[in-house]
Formats: sequence, structure tokens, C-alpha cells
Amino acid sequence: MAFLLGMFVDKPEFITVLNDKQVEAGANVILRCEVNTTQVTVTWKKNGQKLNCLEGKHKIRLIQKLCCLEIQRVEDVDEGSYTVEVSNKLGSVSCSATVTVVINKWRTITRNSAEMVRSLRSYQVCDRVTELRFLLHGPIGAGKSSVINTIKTIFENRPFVNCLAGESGESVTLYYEKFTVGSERSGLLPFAFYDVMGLEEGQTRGAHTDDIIKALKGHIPNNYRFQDYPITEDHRHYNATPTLNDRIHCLVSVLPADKISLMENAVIEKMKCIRRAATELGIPQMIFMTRVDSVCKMTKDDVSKVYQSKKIKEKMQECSNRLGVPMNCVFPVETYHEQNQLNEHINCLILDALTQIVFWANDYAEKCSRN
Ligand SMILES: Nc1nc2c(ncn2[C@@H]2O[C@H](COP(=O)(O)OP(=O)(O)O)[C@@H](O)[C@H]2O)c(=O)[nH]1
Ligand SMILES: [Mg+2]
Repeated sequence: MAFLLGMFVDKPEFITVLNDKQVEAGANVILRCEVNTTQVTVTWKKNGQKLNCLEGKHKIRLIQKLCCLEIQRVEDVDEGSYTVEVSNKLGSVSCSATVTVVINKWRTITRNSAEMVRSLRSYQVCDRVTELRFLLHGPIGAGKSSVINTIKTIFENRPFVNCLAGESGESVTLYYEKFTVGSERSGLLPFAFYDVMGLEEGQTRGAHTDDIIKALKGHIPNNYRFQDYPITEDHRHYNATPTLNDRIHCLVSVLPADKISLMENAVIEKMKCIRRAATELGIPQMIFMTRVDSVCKMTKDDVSKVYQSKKIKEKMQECSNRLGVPMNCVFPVETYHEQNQLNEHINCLILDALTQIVFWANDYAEKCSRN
């Protein structure tokens, strides 16, 4: 405190700071914080620039020690980072918060994770197959291994890292390895995942399109090591007469939300080629859009808001358009990539997507067993 111009003045400090706000378009929002003194000058900034205060849009007030900025009838252009700078002769402090425009929750998950786990554990698969098989394909770093680890984590109720997930730019999935869900101890579920080597540009890097199509048909043996050339029928373990049980019952394309815009057309074409083969075989197809936390801060902070995020919806639309899969077959997910604690909302997103692929894979198996 200092004695200035005949009065005591405190160096400005925040008692409370601004909070991030999520607001529906058309509503008003108030950003507020409290300072320790009334002897201050307050400046508001938006995205680092002095706020262009518009009549009928912004209302700036200093009520005692409370600094407020009201934004009326919020629109997309009002989104951004807002900073309040509070100063006097003794110093200045600032704090920031973001305003995000949200959309009406356009999809809901009605059950909690325990209910979904219970119904998946007791799910009866078509009696012509011992398990439903899912093939995950997509570019390197899309999060395929992480999706499998997350599903295993949920059913094991502990972090699971058996399916190697990595940072490297090269594919780390060399083998056609089967990942089961559950364990002998906790009970095995009749679901199996296969994660194929990352699809890279060109035919010679990553898994061959031919190999993936052969995997769909059930020709590729478990633990096959992908080669620089596609598998041939004279390979010792080539399954020349696959049964319905050996086939893939649902193809899951894994696309990273933060990289979908940058994905080379060549990789997308490779994925579409596999999709066409799946379509010809009648195999249902879905998209898991991963890494949702890396495109939307609101979702990163609270993944339960995923279906209120414009950004996520835009990215889902982009995945849908680029691969030609309808929106209702696109599922946004976050995986356990850094967390050690299980999170109900992460679990719900993945379990909701898993439930859908289980239903569709089983429909496919039922249909094939009738023919
Ligand atoms: N931020 C974020 N990172 C993720 C997520 N899922 C996976 N990752 C990271 O993305 C990288 C690639 O994941 P990985 O599962 O190895 O991808 P794969 O090559 O498709 O098997 C790893 O560093 C993961 O930790 C996610 O939901 N959010
Ligand atoms: Mg992998």
C-alpha cells in the first residue's frame, strides 16, 4: 500500500479471476473478476487486441471492486480469449478467459458406463460365431492402438498398455495381432480387435490395401507379420477357406480430429478403397474420430461437452465427407493417452461407440448366417 495524492492505494491484485464461459448463440454472457481495490483503471482485450467496444454489444462496468464485461446476444464472432488488465500507479495485473459458443447437445448418451459395461458383458453374439471381430484401420498416429488399450482398460478397470501406442512417425504395429476384451480373470467378452499397420501414402509403406482386404475376408492368419509385399495364397498360414468366424464383422476407420484436414488424399483414397471392398462384402463401417481433446479446449476440459462443440461437429462432418461415411456412423472419442485415472465421460464415449459396432457387427453376422 502507498499514500498517493492524499489517499492510500493498494497495488492491484485479483481476489477472483475470470472463468471460461460456454454460451449458446443468442444468449448474453458476463465475464467478471474481483480486485482488491477500487483505485484502478480497467482495460479489456480480445485476442490480445484492445476490445473494440460496440454499442449494444459490450457493456463494461466497474462496480466497486468487481470488473465486468457483458457480451450481449453472443455470436460466433464473439468467441475468443478475453483479457482484463487492471492497473494503477503501483502496478498492473491481468487474467484471461475464453468465450466459446456452444450448440444444443445434438446427441446424447443415455446410459452410464456401468450399465453399458454390464450389457456388453452379457451380450449374446450370433451363434454362428465365437466372437465378433473388428478391424481398426487408419493413418499412423490416429490412435488405433490407444482405442484398443482404452477398451481393455475399461473392462479391466486398470490402465492397459499392452497394445503399443507410440509417438513415432513410423508404424509400430507390425503383426496382425488379435486383442481380446476382458481377461480370463474378469471374464472374456466375445469381441476381438485387430489393429493393422498404419496406412501411409503409397502402396509400399504401411499395410498393403490388398492385405487389409484379405484380412476383411478372413484370409490373414493371427500374428502374421506384414511384409513389404502383400500376402500370397501360397503363404504357409494363408487361410484359403475362411469361415464366417474368421471374417471381420465390422470395419472401423480411425481418424484423428486434429489431423483430418491435413491428411493426404492418397491415404484417404487407400481407406476408401478398403471401404469399397467392405461395402461389397456387406461389412458395416464406422468412423471413430479420435483426439477430440486436441481440437476443442472446452472438450479437453470437460469431455462430456463433446456434442455441444461446434468444432467437434465440424470435424465429424469433415471425417464423414472425406471418407463418405454418414454422420450417424461417426463417433467422437478420447482415449486414455496420458491419464492414469478412469474418467466416466471418456468411458461413456468409447462404450457408446463400442455398443454400436457390436450391434452392427452382430447384425452382419446374423445376416450372413442366414444366407
Ligand atoms: N491428445 C490425444 N492424444 C491421443 C489420443 N489418443 C491417442 N493419442 C496419442 O496419439 C499418438 C498415436 O496413438 P497410437 O494409438 O499409437 O496411434 P496408432 O498409430 O493409430 O496406433 C500417441 O502418442 C497417443 O498417446 C487422444 O484421444 N487424445
Ligand atoms: Mg498402433
